[in-house]
Amino acid sequence: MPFTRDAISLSYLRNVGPRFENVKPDVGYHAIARENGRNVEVSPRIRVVDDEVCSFTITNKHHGEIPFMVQITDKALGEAKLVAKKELNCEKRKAFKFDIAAVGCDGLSSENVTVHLTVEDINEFAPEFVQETYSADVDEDRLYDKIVQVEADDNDCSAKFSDICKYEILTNDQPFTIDQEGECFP
Ligand SMILES: [Ca+2]
Ligand SMILES: [Ca+2]
Repeated sequence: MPFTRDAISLSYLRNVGPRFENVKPDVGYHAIARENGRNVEVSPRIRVVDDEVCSFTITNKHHGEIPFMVQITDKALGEAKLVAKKELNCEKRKAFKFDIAAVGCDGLSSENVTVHLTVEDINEFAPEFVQETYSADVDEDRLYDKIVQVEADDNDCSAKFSDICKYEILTNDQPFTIDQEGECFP
């Protein structure tokens, strides 16, 4: 069947360009980078098939700098990794969204695939009281529901490392208690 043979040889001759393997275009890549570091874990792994890859492009549809690049780790296998160009700071920016494309050595480009990247928090900050001092006057011989409300906050970027769990009174032998919301009462 000459028609079939022609169709096969045509597809071999016509280079289709590079393509990202195992990634759904509507889902894209999911990436996690730890703050204060440069390593990025990408899922699924970045692999380019159908063409020899020579470089990658990163495009950003939104405002702001994208401090990442894609590095080829194994050219023969088409494998690459995403790395941060500088240390990330979750307190400054928690998430990035950008597109990557593979550029074949013949100059053809793949389709763009979106990377959704989250910066993972590290617990660097201790809680701090919002005010340096809190004061209240109380009358003697009277019970109070609440004497003073204290409040602390924490500069870490995630709830896990910035939520205030509880408050404690450090001084022994005094008639006050403090609850988990920071309300102080006798
Ligand atoms: Ca913290
Ligand atoms: Ca942090």
